[in-house]
Amino acid sequence: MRRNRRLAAFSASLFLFLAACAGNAPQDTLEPKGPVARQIDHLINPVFIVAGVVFVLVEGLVLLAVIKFRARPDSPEPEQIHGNTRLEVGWTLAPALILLAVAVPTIATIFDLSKKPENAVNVTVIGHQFWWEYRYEDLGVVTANELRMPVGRPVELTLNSDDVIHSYWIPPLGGKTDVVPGRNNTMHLEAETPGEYLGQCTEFCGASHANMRAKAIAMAPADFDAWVAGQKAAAPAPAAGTMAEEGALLFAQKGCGGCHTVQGVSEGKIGPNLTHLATRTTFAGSIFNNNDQNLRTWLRDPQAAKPGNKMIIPGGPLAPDEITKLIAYLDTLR
Ligand code: HEC
Ligand SMILES: [Cu+2]
Repeated sequence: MRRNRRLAAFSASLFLFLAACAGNAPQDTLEPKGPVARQIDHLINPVFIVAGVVFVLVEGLVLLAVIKFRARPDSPEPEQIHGNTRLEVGWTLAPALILLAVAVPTIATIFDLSKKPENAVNVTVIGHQFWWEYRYEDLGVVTANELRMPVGRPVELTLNSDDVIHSYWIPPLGGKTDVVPGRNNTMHLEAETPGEYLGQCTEFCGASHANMRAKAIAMAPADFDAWVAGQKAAAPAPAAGTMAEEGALLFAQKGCGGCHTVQGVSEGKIGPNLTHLATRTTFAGSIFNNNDQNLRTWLRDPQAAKPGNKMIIPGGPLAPDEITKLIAYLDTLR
């Protein structure tokens, strides 16, 4: 009975463990979707094989020794020995040679990946508790949470943090790099096909670390250029006499602009730039799809929606009709 239960528990955990390997995992690092990730993958595979062979060999010998030389009733005391120069030299040299062999492609790959690619799109990435800011300084574009990139062209990210240490990782496109305050780290990403590539912050950074996701959207080059042109312009002011206009007024009255930049309206530095919020597919660290219902959830109680985030509405909770007006305004920010 007891044994059956243990067997059931074991099978259940094994099932859960294997379920993590199920197909269609968007953050699978073993499914590269671009040249940088593929180069890393080409390094992982041979190193994994070497490590696998060593693992099976060592564990096999350990098991063999445990079984073959186990204590039996009235077995004699084993022969007592000390030292074996040939063995000791052997088990020191063999791992050293294996490590040396692994080091050659590893170091070559590291240097190769750190070379600045030609015609890269430069993006400064700033980690904030708990969202990402993207600054395309050369292009005059600032956005949040979604890294837009042209297909078939490398992107050079210069990563820096506004507060604590974060770590940036979009597994299908490239390796992971720490995002450290007071330090610029660089990394390169490239996507081969248009699409959305998911990732997340991978360094514990506070209460909503798990809610700090990352997303790259790769677009055809012409679509990317059109996106850049749209982001550079200020959003049109809401038409007179509309609910959106009342929302714009509330945006000023409620102090939203103290934390948020809306080009031509306010200059805040605590929260994401909202100038073109309505062109983004997600918000708040990409944990919410960008629609009116989720914006309502957000504005009703940002702390309940995302514990510990830095959005505190100065005058206390907003009334439902204020939220409706603010959303009408936010929807015009295209
Ligand atoms: C004290 C600063 C502060 C104030 C005031 C503030 N916000 Fe925010 N807001 C933030 C921060 C910080 C975030 C990002 C939270 C996160 O994702 O961790 C945010 C996120 C948002 C987002 C999601 C943006 C995105 O792209 O992720 C919207 C929309 C938003 N705020 C609207 C408003 C509105 C409307 C007001 C006024 C009623 C307001 N905020 C007031 C700091 C503030
Ligand atoms: Cu984090």
